[in-house]
Amino acid sequence: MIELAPGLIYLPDYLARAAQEEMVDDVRAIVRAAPLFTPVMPRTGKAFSVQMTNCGTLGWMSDRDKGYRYEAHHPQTGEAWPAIPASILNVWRTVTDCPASPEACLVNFYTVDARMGLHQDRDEEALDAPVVSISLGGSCLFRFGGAARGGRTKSQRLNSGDVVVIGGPSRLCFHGVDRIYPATSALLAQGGRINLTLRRVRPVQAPD
Ligand code: MD3
Ligand code: FE
Repeated sequence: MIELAPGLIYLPDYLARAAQEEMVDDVRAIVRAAPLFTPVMPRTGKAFSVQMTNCGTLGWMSDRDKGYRYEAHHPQTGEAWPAIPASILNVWRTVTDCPASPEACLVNFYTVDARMGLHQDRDEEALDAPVVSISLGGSCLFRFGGAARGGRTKSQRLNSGDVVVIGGPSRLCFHGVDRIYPATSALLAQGGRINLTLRRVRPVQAPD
């Protein structure tokens, strides 16, 4: 394990190949129940280059009128999000000391030309709980900085099976994905990258 910054813990090769394959099967079932959608930016309506879906009791989304938020239902089907599978929950339980389960698991799907601009994760009330990120498929160049926009940043390549735990002083760090490396996915035949981001939304003290 490598501490990239205070509270930003990098666990390279955390998941073995068989565990990654099991997780991809679980993600495919999630996408069948809750199809990928393309979020758009608040106000401008500009489309994200990343496609998304969610599992868990709450899912992150964004649209022009209501902006960034958590919702209990899929924006297109109106159905509740599917449950977070055990393969994914087990990672949270093993790598965090958080007594509560994550409520939200955002599934990001990157084609080779997708990116995610520098941003903070601050749509959660539970800023004391950690965030856990799992990378599957193609590799990416991940960038992170401090809690203030415009500070210096560092870059880190993330590969399939890597896990990042974000907590403590890093919880409000700016971060983003600068690029996906082409033809680096041995896991996904069609290429691309999957990122799973597990979050607590409501305060941990609140009843489930
Ligand atoms: C928060 N996703 O969905 S992993 C996101 O790879 C997001 O898809 C990226 O940022 C992705 O919001 C990054 C999650 C992550 C990683 C590092 C962080 C969140 C972080 C460092 C500080 C704060
Ligand atoms: Fe983020």
